[in-house]
Amino acid sequence: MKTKRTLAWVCAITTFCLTFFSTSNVYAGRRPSVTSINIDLEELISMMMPYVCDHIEEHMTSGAHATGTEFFLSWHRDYIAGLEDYLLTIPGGDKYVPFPAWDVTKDCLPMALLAPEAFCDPEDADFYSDFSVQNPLCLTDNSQIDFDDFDTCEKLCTLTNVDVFSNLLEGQHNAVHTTIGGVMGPMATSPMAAMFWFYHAWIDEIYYDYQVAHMRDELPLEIEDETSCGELRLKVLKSECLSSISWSTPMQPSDDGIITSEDNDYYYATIIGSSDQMVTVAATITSVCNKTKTLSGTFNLDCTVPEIPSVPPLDLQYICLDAFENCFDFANVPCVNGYEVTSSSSKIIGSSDGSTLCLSTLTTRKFVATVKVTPLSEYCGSGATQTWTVYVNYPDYCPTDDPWGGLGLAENPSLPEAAVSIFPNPFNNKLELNVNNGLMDQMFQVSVFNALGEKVETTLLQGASALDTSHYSGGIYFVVVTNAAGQTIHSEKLMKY
Ligand SMILES: [Cu+2]
Repeated sequence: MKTKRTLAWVCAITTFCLTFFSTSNVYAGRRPSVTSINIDLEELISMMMPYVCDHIEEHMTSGAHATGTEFFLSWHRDYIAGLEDYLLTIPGGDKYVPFPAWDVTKDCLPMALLAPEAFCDPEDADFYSDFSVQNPLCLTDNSQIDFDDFDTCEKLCTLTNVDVFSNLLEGQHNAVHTTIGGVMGPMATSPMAAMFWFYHAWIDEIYYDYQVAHMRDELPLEIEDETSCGELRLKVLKSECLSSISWSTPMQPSDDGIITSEDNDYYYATIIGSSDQMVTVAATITSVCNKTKTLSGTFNLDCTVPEIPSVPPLDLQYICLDAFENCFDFANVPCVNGYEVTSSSSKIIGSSDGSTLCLSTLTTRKFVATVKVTPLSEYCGSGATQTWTVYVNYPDYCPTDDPWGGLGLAENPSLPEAAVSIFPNPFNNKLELNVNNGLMDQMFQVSVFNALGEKVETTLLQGASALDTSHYSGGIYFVVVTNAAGQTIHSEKLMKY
């Protein structure tokens, strides 16, 4: 990520940033490790060498190695940036920007960087053949190599003069060149080895850490906005040399909240706002050297809070299954991170994580719950709600092996399967009910529920009966037949047209 691009927004609205961030187009920051499995070194070497072998001479003529000042570090940063700019012009090269770093104190050099292809003159690889045999080139335990003065942010804090720091680092850096030898030794030839670039990318990381620790003006804090449907996210590139980031929220005119979080790479400020409002946020950043800076930005949350796609009533069959464990699977609800259950029934107390909603006291199989969805995902608008009416007690939707005992058949297995027949389906003005021959002498209760779970009719049934349904509005109905003991012997979903 190039600093200039990602800082465009903050530079557009903050007066200080022109001085803080200058107009540099140079990457500075943490880099992937050259040993990362995500890096195809053969590919990267083949991409970079044409550029590298064309830019040897300037390393010699710049005098960069003879300064004893910060110029040594800043010059090499630019030198690497040239290669990074080149990689960005090559198809697929962008995945190697930022250019990976070889931490010589932690990692042995990958073998690919000793192959002939990794040198401008393939014959130079011969010098390193011994290293190849010893596989690999490791400096991690080499007594000549000592970067201990720079291995913590606290130590970097003690080096208050940047030129002193640079000179010290340059001296230790020289020992690596000398120890490796071959073309890596002389200033005039060292860039001819691909390993040079990875090594110097790591030196640049130390320089970056120094800058962060001392909160120097060049500090390329990477702050991005990611406006997405009412949400705003700011990313500050996390650095070990930062001790804290605190977000202040002078947000106007909304009183919406701000949520801060942190993951492996970034700090986030997620602003839960509605559409069409201006918000201002500020982050105060403190380095381990106790230097602080404040960055701020004003954003127009002009994206429209999207409608949550309408979701049909939850899969009733699924609910029947999950109701046994008092849990509902909301996996078919898009982009939902949190649920809040509201219901008139005190029996329903819900909480959720992810896509599962669990009810803590579900003592009835029949209830209507309104599930309020509070989405916090980046794909959904904030504060939007969606309600579902949840039915549990419609056994027609339950599988026959419903662990609850299904229709009550488990309690009375002698009941014939087709105890009651109800027809026609779909129906219009009349619904006929017939009791199985063996049950002609029994009295049953028939209850009809609408799609909202509201009882619309109750009647008694013996033998055969017919319901006048002419006054029913069109839609789905559930007919539940219970016996004198209150056991459900039949239920069915029907459609009025
Ligand atoms: Cu060097």
